[in-house]
Amino acid sequence: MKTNFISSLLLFVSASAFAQTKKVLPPKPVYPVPSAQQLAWHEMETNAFVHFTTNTFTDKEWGYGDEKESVFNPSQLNAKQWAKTLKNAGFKTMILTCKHHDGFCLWPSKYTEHSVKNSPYKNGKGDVVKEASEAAKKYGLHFGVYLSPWDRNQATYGTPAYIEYYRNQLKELFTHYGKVTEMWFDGANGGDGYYGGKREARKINGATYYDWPTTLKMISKIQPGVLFFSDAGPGLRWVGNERGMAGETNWNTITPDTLFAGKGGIEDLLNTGSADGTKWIPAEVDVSIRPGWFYHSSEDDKVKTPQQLFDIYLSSVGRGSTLLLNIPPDRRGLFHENDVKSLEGFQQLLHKELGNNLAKNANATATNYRGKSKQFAAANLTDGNKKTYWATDDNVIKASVEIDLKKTTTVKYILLQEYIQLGQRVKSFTVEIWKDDEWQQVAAATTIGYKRILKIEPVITNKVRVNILEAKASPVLTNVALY
Ligand code: FUL
Repeated sequence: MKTNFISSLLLFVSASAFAQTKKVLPPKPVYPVPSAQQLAWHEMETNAFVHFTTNTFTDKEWGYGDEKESVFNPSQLNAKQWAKTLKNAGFKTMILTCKHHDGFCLWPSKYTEHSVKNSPYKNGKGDVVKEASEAAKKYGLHFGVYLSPWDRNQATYGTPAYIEYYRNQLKELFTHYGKVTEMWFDGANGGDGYYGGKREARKINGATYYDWPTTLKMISKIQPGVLFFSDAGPGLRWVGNERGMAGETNWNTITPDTLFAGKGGIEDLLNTGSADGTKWIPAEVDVSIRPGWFYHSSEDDKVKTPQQLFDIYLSSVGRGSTLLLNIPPDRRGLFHENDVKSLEGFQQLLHKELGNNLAKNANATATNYRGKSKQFAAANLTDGNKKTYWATDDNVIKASVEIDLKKTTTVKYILLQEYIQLGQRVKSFTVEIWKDDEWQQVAAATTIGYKRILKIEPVITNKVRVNILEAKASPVLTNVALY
């Protein structure tokens, strides 16, 4: 009798201990989710483009392909100046136009005469791709490659022989210049060109001509993990404009079946993506610091101001994308003083506006958190740790979090981040502040994604509330910051 009693007591004690420590499982991912490379790219936030070729010396935007190699003659080229400037301005990657539409190669490709090897630069012994990739490495930047598929110089453009030429050049770039993290495939094809002297218009079928799958497989064999940018991915998609504007609604997901580089009329779709997209292909926001992509002295006074760059930051990074800002070297081969100054000003403005998170370690509470487990509590939103997150129970979509600042202060920006490793979920949300003894709405928006920054009319408050209204599944957020 006694033993029976003791054993049932033991059973009861261990059962209740089990109940208490029962693990609350994390939410299941909402597919698709980003690859490791895509996640790293999201976290970069700002990358830089460097447009440089014969255009810099002929004052053009699109070279015809017939320019003499002798025009390419930078007098003081210094790729370390580019890399140092970019590093100081917070950029993480430098992507160089190794070959633009004119077909002129910044490296001594053995497959063409239209290259730096026949220019006066370093008496034909120069290699700008080498200098740029080494400078990037020296300053801790990733290196990316732009190789224009459209080549207005090549006689074979439009035939299968050109595809082989193009692939051979990719092999050179991916074999001799260290690690390449991003490959930029430009969809432009304006038709006419020099084409080895034919001077005619050539149109290709963008859906089939380049046979991208074979090319991408080839590159991935040489360097696995390269992120491929094109209008349609597969790694990153074009944002649909060159003004620095990601969609107000910006899904990282899209269904690429009928998309291809150079296909027109899909700009709106590329800009917003689609909630039910089958692939994770986030939009990259490419825009130039000047009106043109290449340097023109006539644009020296048209360099975007720090404020304009900051606004672009808000409409790109602040809408869940990564910014790819172009800074074109001048005829000396240096970033122009005006561009450098503007970048410095941008960096200072960024620091001034978004450098001091008022919600850091602030008390955060939620109307619901998963299994009432500390692991998923709202405190994770203000702990500054990108690995922890607030998550609700599976059936709870509408939920609110409240951030208590303990004292009244001026709030100008609300920054939110989803834990995108588990997919992009939120479809709409509002933000309220506590004022005059009531909650007052200050913002309403749709998607969040990797990062969303909302600029509001400055308000004085001590409490901020975020209400998730609609989502694909239970919301999972890693960060709420206030500035
Ligand atoms: C476009 C090109 O035609 C421009 O010259 C520039 O390179 C831009 C980034 O992409 O498609």
